[in-house]
Amino acid sequence: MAGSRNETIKDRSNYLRGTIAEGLENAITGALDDDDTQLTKFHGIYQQDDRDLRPERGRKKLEKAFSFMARVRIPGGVLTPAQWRALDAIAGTFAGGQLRLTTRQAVQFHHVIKNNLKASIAAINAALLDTLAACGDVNRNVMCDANPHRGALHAEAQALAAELSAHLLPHTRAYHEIWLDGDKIITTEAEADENEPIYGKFYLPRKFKIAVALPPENDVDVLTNDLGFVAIIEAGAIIGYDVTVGGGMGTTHGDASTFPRLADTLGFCLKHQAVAVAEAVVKAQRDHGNRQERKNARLKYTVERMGLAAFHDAVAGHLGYHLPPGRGFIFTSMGDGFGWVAGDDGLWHLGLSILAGRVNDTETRRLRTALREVASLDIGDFRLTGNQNLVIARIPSEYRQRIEAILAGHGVPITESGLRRDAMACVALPTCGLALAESERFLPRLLERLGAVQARHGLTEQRITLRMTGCPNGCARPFNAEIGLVGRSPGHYALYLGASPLGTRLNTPHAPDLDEDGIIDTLDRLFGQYAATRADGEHFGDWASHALTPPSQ
Ligand code: SRM
Ligand code: SF4
Repeated sequence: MAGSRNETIKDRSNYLRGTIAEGLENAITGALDDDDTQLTKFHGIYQQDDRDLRPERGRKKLEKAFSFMARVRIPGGVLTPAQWRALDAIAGTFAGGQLRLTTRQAVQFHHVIKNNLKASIAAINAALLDTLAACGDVNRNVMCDANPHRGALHAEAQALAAELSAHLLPHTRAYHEIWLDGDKIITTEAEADENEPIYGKFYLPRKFKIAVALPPENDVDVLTNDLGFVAIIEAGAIIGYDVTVGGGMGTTHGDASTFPRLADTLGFCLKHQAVAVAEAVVKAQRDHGNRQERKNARLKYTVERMGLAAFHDAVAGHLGYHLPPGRGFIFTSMGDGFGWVAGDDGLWHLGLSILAGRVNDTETRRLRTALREVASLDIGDFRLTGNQNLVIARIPSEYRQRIEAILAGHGVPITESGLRRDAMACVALPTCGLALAESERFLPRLLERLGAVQARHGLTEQRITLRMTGCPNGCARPFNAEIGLVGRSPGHYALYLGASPLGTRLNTPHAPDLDEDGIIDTLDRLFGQYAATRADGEHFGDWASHALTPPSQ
């Protein structure tokens, strides 16, 4: 098959093996072969280098400071306390003492050197977790509504997320062979279909993402996913799912052929049909996605190019039937809940805001230690949210005070206020090779300054989503935030405003290039206008969508 370079790499890889195993043995370099770095993504592993160190190492004519990011696949973000402790230990041994909770309910380890990669993956495996398909041109970590306060409904949605994730895993044994010293299996062309019955040897044209939402909550930002299952609840029970297709965030500055998009409703499916529907949508994208141009290869572009009806026909071709029209759903919130929430089964769930998902110890806030101590109680579970936060879930009431004492003892507040509560930032520098500007490292300073602005306008208690990324790939979903800041160049950001606070309307460009002071001045002015002219209860994004005229393009 002719196609982009990645298509050739997949074709020649013998089902994602390439020469990764040999590369791991090569002690001369801290890096892997170029083509293999594309293949390790399917194994949840990214080669990176510390960009802070590039200039100095360049001057000294040293190899870049290569290391690897490993992303753990955690469907719906659910971990047992024992798994949390295991991940914490891996962070301590191999990843600089830090865990990173992602915008898709996964955990990332950064700065893992090549020599430690196999041991890290083995330790992840020992915790009954893996990194398989956490990245690559396959289905990624499946998201699910995070807070299990609606016990039975949530359990069903979570079970679907886990089933979808398992069903759409690649079948190749390459992961086990390379990382876990499993038996080597030579795959022949004739065995292709058997080896990858859903994907085939070219896998998908691009990454693929699924979320399961439990209305009225939309904490998974379901419409930004390639494929969404939105529970339709009648008389307190899930009767099926509205199926949404074609959401995505990634764009390239100045390239109009790329754009963020919210998903359309394809139709409604019954509960027992959901997995087959997912497989059919994946296969339709496998067959019709653009394999020449990776930047136009996501499902959103396939849906735009074919039209929704024709895409539905393609799905029906695999499924054997068309879906009936969607039933419709209403969201009333998009962010996470914070503080203690009582579940309908009498258990308690503590939503903790974790800035940019970074779990580490600092002098004033020993978050990592605190969470390790909570995990040592061995009760309940740890649930990562799609907004880089954490729910310490399923806690009997008699443990509440103890958990609060542990957190307070390590300087971890139970609640946050202002923009800080809902803000997200992607990783960006120093590890992300695509970053054009800072994000995670810049967010705290910006929030501190904006907090003062918010307070001056009496808006501290107003929930406003602010999401920042270091480039327009959109890893913190900035185009679906009331305030989106998207890196353009060092210290400079494009400002987007006016998304719905429910995740159902994208924002639009407001200012193409602002530095830090420009962001503060602009938002100071707009917060002032908003405070003075908003309707009762009107959210900032809704206000901005009608009160501000986007600049002409
Ligand atoms: Fe992302 C690429 C980090 C969620 C859109 N993303 C990357 C890479 C791997 C950079 C690379 O390709 O070299 C980043 C690694 C940085 C690092 O050092 O760790 C990266 N993405 C992340 C995470 C860790 C951001 C975070 O701070 O939490 C998120 C991991 C999620 C996970 O657990 O799987 C993450 N990325 C997202 C999301 C949000 C989502 O999925 O809900 C998006 C937008 C939604 C979407 O997919 O459209 C997103 N990431 C991208 C893109 C643009 C894709 C596109 O369609 O154009 C890239 C670049 C690419 O694929 O070429 C990218
Ligand atoms: Fe990197 Fe850009 Fe994603 Fe941020 S948005 S993590 S800078 S790819």
